[in-house]
Amino acid sequence: MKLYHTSLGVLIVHEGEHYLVDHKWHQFINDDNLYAKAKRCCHERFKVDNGEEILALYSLKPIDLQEIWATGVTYYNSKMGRQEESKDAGGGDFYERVYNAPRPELFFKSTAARAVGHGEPLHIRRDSTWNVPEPELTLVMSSSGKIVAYTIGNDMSSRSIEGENPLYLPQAKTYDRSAAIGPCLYISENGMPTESKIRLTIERAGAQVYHGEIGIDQIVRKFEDLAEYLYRETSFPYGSFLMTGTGIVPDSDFTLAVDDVVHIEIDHIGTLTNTIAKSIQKS
Ligand code: DO4
Ligand code: MG
Repeated sequence: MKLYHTSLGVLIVHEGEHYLVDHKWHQFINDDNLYAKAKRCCHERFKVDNGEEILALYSLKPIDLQEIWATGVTYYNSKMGRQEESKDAGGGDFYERVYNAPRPELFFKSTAARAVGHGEPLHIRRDSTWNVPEPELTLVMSSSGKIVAYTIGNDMSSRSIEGENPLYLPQAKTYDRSAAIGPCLYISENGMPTESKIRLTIERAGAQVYHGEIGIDQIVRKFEDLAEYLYRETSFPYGSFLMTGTGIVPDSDFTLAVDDVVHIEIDHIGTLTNTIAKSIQKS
């Protein structure tokens, strides 16, 4: 079942039918029994026959008041890529250690307001020379810390800034339009199927310049452990979104360019597409 945030309400897509519920997004999704509630809304009374039109005209990013956090070095490829990019700065050892440690890396990524949705431009920083998208399965949690849904996240990263010094991580990761979330939330009775794959495709001037794929079963952490660490000493009254780390790292000679189109596809959820733009000079 998929949930879409629209300016007309919550649109539920289930077994080919569309249901529209007049409810505030953050109130609707902040529910430990989200699947059961959404299922109850799949009722004749809420059925609409113009669901595709509503999605085309009234779609919003599937986040409003929640914070976006991220975890990292959760896939072997991320550990290797980061050790390589930071070797001159002597930071490589820390990535090895966090990959093997019980405590995961967790960092604040974005407010909802700074993030973009499907189809909106993402930025690369003007002071960064090496930039990549990070395609990440993203957990949606209620205020109690329960994982209630899954979506797609793009944790845009400056590899030149993080590689210069790992202490620059917040600047490499957090700036206007550095996060994309969407296009919808996937909810199911049994969580995310473990055989699901994440695919990243980057197009430049109409041609594919990168393609990579990873299974979510390659992650070295349990989703519930990540959620538990995040909520240990921090409260989230509206719930939260947690990007679970990238397992797809383009070769070191690849950097994003303005006008590149980034597609991130995750089985069962859909595809999140964004075009890359350079951040705008502030006056
Ligand atoms: O350690 C820095 C960030 C890691 C990250 O964002 C990732 O592995 O996806
Ligand atoms: Mg990441």
